[in-house]
Amino acid sequence: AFPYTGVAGTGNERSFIAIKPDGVQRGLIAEVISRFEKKGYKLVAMKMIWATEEMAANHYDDLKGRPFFPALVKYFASGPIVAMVWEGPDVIKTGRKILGATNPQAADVGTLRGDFCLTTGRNIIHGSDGPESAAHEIGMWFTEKECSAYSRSIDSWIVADN
Ligand code: IDP
Ligand code: MG
Repeated sequence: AFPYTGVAGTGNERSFIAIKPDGVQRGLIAEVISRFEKKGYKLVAMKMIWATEEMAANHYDDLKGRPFFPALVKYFASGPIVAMVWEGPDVIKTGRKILGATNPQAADVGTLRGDFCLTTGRNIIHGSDGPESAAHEIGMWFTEKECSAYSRSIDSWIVADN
């Protein structure tokens, strides 16, 4: 058994992905899930949760000193989010590519932010930016029991052994 926060650099790499309150309000839950599913990644945990401002501040710990931090905390706690853990090869870095650049005006068309939003302060989705933040975020939002380690019969059609 590997740590439930995942093992970066392996087929069991895991990333924390969250649809922010604006993404939920705008009806983009299925769209986000669909993009990760169709890519081939495996959903190993998911829940809707309305974060408190304290949880939001803890989640964005590394941005505490930034001028936009108070607004960010309010935004993230402004309604329910859909919190998820996705697993698969290079899911942390590739997941960030699926999201697109932080500023939607710089995000490529074809990415979630490039296709569905307009400003940094309402950019619909969060994704872990590295192995350490993935471990911290998965550990913060999910218990080990909430993360299902399972195989799919289709896995060998998605990832080759060689
Ligand atoms: P990321 O979400 O792409 O990882 P971070 O730099 O980690 O981007 O910032 C976290 C979140 O904080 C962003 O997704 C965005 O919602 C918000 N944010 C970042 N920079 C700004 C800013 O300059 N103005 C307003 N909000 C910002
Ligand atoms: Mg970030």
